Amino acid sequence: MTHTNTNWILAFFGTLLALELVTGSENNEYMKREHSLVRPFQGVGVILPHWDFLGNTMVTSNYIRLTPDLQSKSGALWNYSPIMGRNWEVHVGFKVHGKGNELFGDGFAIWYTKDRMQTGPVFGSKDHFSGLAIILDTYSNHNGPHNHQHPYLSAMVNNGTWSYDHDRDGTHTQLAGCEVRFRNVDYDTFISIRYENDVLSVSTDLENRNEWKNCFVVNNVELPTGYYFGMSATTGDLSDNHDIHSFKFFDIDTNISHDEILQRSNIIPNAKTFEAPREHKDDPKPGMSNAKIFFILLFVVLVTAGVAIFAISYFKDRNARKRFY
Ligand SMILES: [Ca+2]
Repeated sequence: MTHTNTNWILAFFGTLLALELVTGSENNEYMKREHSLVRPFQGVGVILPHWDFLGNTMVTSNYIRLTPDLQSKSGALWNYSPIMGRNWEVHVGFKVHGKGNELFGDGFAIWYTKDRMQTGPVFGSKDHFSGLAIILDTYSNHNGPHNHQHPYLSAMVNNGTWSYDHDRDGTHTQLAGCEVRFRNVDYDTFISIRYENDVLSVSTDLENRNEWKNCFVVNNVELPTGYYFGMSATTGDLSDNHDIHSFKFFDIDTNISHDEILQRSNIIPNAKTFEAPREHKDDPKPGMSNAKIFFILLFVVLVTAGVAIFAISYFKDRNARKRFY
């Protein structure tokens, strides 16, 4: 490489860096590359810097597919490094799509938790987690008395003792939620999660309008520093492609001391208000299929016929014997 070339390259990267600093300082917000994912995802020789993935997750240059549109799949994607900021905002670009028009599932979750890379029953990740879950639930299990439609977007804060399940729609422990529509559209859909001074605000951009629409704002949410971001999804009997197109992390801390960041790492995740717990309802027992009913009836008919034949021949026999005497 000639000297001029090197200079050109240095100048180019210098300009890029300067541009990034300028855009960043304008909003006082910095996208942190070590916590972000931007296209194209496959570099030369390096697949997905800063992130791990597991299960059925598949990486292409344009999207990361947490699950394909097939039954009983599960996948996750986790950032390597803990978040050392008190206030932040993340923007996640995603696409949930599949062949099912009426029946599809189960949805995906965005995590800010103490443990990473742990598989489990909550949209592919562990239950009794510590931290925050933002859940985009596409399948309504709807066993208890909740009256929202699906897909449903909700938040849950857990200190490690609570269980998600809750009729499988999380309505026992949610902080707040809103109904959303994001399946099978031909543009990217986005969610924004902002956590600033213990206020959690979630908004969406699902109509290709390039503007945020408020879903909910919850006060008094305490989350420690030092947790990890992740995303996970599952399919069961019903399925969907759960694709991630981008994950952008913005540090929005202003004038926060190193000591304060360190102190924040010791707090236990906690939210002052969440919906009142109610009694758990199990999934309904699977109904009897027509085939099962047919075989039961057939069995009853055969047994009745057998008993009848036996009775007739028995009485015939007795009558025959009677005549004999
Ligand atoms: Ca559900």
